[in-house]
Formats: sequence, structure tokens, C-alpha cells
Amino acid sequence: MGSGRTRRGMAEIGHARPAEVPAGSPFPRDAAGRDWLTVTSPLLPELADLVPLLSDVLERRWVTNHGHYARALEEALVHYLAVRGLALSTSGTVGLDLAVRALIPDGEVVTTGYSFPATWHGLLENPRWRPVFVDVDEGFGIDPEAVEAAITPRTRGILAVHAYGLPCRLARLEGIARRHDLRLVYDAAHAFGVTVGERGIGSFGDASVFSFHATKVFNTLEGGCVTTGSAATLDRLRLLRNFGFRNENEVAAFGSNGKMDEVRAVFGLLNLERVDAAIETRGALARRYRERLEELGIEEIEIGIDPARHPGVRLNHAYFPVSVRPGGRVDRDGLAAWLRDRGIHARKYFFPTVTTAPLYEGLFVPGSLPRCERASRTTLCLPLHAAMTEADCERVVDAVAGAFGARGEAKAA
Ligand code: T4K
Repeated sequence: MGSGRTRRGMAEIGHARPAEVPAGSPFPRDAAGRDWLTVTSPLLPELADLVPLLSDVLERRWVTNHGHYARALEEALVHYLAVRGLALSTSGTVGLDLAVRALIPDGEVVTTGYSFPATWHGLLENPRWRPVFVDVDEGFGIDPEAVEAAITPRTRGILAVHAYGLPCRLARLEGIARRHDLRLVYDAAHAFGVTVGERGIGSFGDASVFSFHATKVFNTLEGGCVTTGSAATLDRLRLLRNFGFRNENEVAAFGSNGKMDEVRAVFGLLNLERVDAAIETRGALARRYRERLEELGIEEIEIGIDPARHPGVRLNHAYFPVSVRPGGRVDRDGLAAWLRDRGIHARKYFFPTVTTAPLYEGLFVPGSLPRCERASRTTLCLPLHAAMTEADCERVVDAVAGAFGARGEAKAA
């Protein structure tokens, strides 16, 4: 009887939809009855492929703490990401915390003012470190010159972000880190699968942190990892993600809990099989966006990523950022609202950021981050994910055209 009630309850939950659908949910339909087109949608395995692996997890009765599937995923990712060492974590945020703790001595950490708050909240919350925010270059990456100018006798590390999966100025940053004896950690949350020449993006710097959140190119629902070329750092990362236990009789560091469970590892292993196809689809859609937007020639819109400017780099097309020039017919917020009214949920990544959120007032010199400020106020990420079709892409382009009175929707009206 008890189990019958449980089954009924689960069926109800399975069919439940929130009475009031939150903004941005994939559930509602637009006025024309079309599904919302969200900025992203998770890569997910087939149920039929999940079932045997999840049954195996249940049978093993080993569901977390470096289990069979977590170890298999670590091994597979070392190979896929072309890195020497890798520690899975429960999220990208926890991965950042582990990497900073493992590598950066107490002091100042020079970082970018243009990112998702997860990049610096750990630094801000812990008095051991003080983030020093510097501006981005003409792309979206931290400006190496600004990094060098911000170095003081108290500086201990650099925390750079491969925003939208675009590699930072790697050689310049490595040179600065070497010259000033600083640890270099990359927030590679967006950069899964990116390669530079023969090298995986996670092989640069002292460590790189990836996010495996559902919204990323590759996901384990929630999750992440830290990659490093140093055996000593890997050992430290493993210690820190397991409460500091070296073995059951020895606790050797003030660690916390950053372990990935077996269910998520299973999702990861299955998604890994599909991620190259997903990146290819994303790439084709990004090319189509580019072609169609260039055809439209809307002077207020600048496409954020130009693959031609990254020779030798395999991009992952994690995002499709466009910059909307202020003072034109429609600004960024106007375009976001226009698209939203048409069932398209583009996102203002990264808004708010350091310069655009009152929370961070007093943490940087006002006026010192003009490019961050501009990027945060003008950038909009259009929907881009592997479940999209070319027709979805056209729908977005038509809506953008309509917003600026260009072809497409406006012409059709
Ligand atoms: N560093 C950087 C540079 C980052 O961007 C992030 C995270 C991190 C570090 C930290 O990594 P994690 O600790 O998260 O592993 C999302 C993600 O939650 C966040 O991971 C990500 N960056 C950030 C850029 O985006 P929100 O608040 O925009 O997510 P949300 O819930 O609005 O989802 C966005 C869209 O995705 C929805 O409109 C629909 C779609 N979606 C989302 C979920 C969760 C789905 O279709 N299904 C889903 O299950 O932050």
C-alpha cells in the first residue's frame, strides 16, 4: 500500500507543471503556440542508455566517494580534455574553491571584472584572499597589460576566465605569471572541449576549472572538474575535496566536500559520447547566425565571436554573444525584451557583473573597468544549443531583424 502511494505520488510529480511558470522556463509557449526558445538546453542521454548504468549503480550500492563511475569519468575526461591530471568536483564553483585553496597562497588575486559571480565570490567570502579586479581586452578576456599593472608585492595569483569559451591571451598571461612568480588559475567553466593547437585548454596555467552544469556544452547535471599538470597539485585537490582525509586515519588539510556522486558520473559518461556531435551542431548554428546576421547588416549589432580571429583554436560554441551598440534604434535591454515578447529567452551574460551590481561597490576603482562596464551593458547571448534546429535559428534572426525594422518579421508584417 505504501509503495502504491509512493508510485502515485511520483506520477503526479512527473506531470506537475508550476501554476505560475517562472520567467525563462522552457515550459511556456509563446503567443503563436511555439515552445520557448531558451538560451540553452541541457545535453541529455537517452533513458534507454541510462537505465542499465543506473541499475548497476544501485546494484553496487556504492553511490558516491570516488566510485566506479566517477573514476571512469575522470579517466575518460583526462583523455578527452588532453590533460595530465583531473579531479572531478560537485560544481564549477566548488572546483574554483578547490583550485584557489590548492594553489594560491594568501594575498591578492588579480582577476577579471567581467564574469559570472561564481568566479570571485569564493575570493570575496574568504579573508585569506583579496580579488583585484582589472579590465578586459578588446575581446572578453582579461587584459594582460592591466594584469601586470595591478601586480603589487602582495599579489599571489591570477584568476583569468575563458569567457564564452574564448581562450584568454595564454602566452602573455603565462609569461606574466612566470616573471612575477604567481600562480595562474583559469576559470574554464565555458571552455569544455576547446583546444589550442594540439593542446587541450585545460592544460594551460597551474590549473583550470570546468563547469559541468546543465547549461554547459558538457554536463553532469551539476558538476565540474579541476585539471592540472602537476601531480602534487592533483594530490592536494583530491585531499581538499574529501575533507582533507588522506586515509581513514589521517586528516591532512582543511578540506571540504567536493565529491561527485555516481549518478552524475553516469550522466557524464553518456554525455561524453555525444558531446562532439553537440559541438558540431552548435558550430553549424553559430555559422548560420553569423551569415544571416551579416546579411541583415544591422549597424547596431556586432557579433561577439569571430572564429577567423582564433586560428588554430577549436571553439566549442558555448555561447553566441552579440553586442548591441547603445544609442541606436534599439539597445541591448530593448532587444532582450523584444525577443522575450516573442518567446525567445536570450540572456545578458554577464549582467550584472562587477561594474554593474551595487553589491560590488567599493571593490574596484570607479571608472577603472570601462570595457567590463560596456560589455556588461551591451552583450546579449542568443539561444544556442544542440537541440536547436536551423528553423529555430531563423526564428531568432527574424525576430532580431524585426526589432531593428530590418527584413524578416518586419517585412512579413
Ligand atoms: N565561472 C563561470 C564563468 C560561469 O559562467 C559559471 C557558471 C561558473 C564559474 C560556476 O559553475 P557552476 O558552479 O554553475 O558549475 C547559469 C548556470 O547556472 C551557471 O552554471 C552558469 N555559469 C551561468 C552562466 O548560467 P543562470 O542563473 O543563468 O541559469 P538558469 O537557471 O537561468 O538557466 C539558463 C537557461 O538554461 C534557462 O533559461 C533554460 C535552460 N535550462 C536551465 C536548466 C538549469 C534548461 O533548459 N534546463 C535546466 O535544467 O546560470
